[in-house]
Order: sequence, then structure tokens, then C-alpha cells
Amino acid sequence: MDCIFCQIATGKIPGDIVYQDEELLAFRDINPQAPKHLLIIPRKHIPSLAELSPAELPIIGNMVALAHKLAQQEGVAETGYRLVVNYGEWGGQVVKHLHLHLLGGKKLSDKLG
Ligand code: DGP
Repeated sequence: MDCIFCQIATGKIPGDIVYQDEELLAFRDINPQAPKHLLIIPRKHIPSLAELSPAELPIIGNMVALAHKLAQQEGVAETGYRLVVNYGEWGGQVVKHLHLHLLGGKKLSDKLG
């Protein structure tokens, strides 16, 4: 498996991991776009939103719930934060392993696109 996020999840390459359990993993983005920039991923290799099966839909809910907990932990929940999932070429998805960006720690741009 040459997926970079799978390799972080299995410990084959280092990642600045802030949370992990049986289903999910969260680590700091290597190229942060905000003072706090975490990536939340499922351990399972799901390439994108498009490949989430109906049975796997709860994973997304769990990722969002974890994001809020981590935002609190990182001290950005009170001031606010942004959650982003990029999909496809024009949506800006580069890594083909489902991930949720958590961005916070500054007043984010009003522009989304
Ligand atoms: P996206 O464009 O949505 O596919 O975002 C991929 C993000 O992953 C991007 O912000 C940079 C980050 N990233 C890519 N490779 C690595 C890596 O090896 N380690 C970490 N921590 N982050 C990575």
C-alpha cells in the first residue's frame, strides 16, 4: 500500500499524531494553512467521499464529532474553526485517502473558493 496516510496510520512513516483509536487517527498537517491544522482520517483506506458505502457513513459523523473534541483540546473551539473535505481535482483533493481538515487558531478567510 503506497498511500501516505495509510503509512502514517500503520506507523511506517512518522506523523505528528494527536489522537488515535481503533477507527480514526488525527495528526498535524505537514503544510499547515492555519496555526492549528489537523487532518482526521479513518484507519480504513477509503479513497474519497465517493467510495463511502452506506454502512460506512457513520465514520463521517465520528470524524466530525472527533474534530470538535480536538478543536476543544487545541483551544480553538471557542473562537471557531473550519472543517473541510476536498473532493476531486477541482475540489483540491491531492491525497486519495478520505480526510477532514480542521483549521483554526486565526480568523479564517471569508472566501471558501
Ligand atoms: P488535500 O489537498 O485535501 O488532499 O490535503 C492533503 C493534505 O495532506 C495537505 O494539506 C498536505 C497534507 N499532507 C500531505 N502529505 C503529508 C504527510 O506526509 N504528512 C502530513 N502530516 N501531512 C501531509
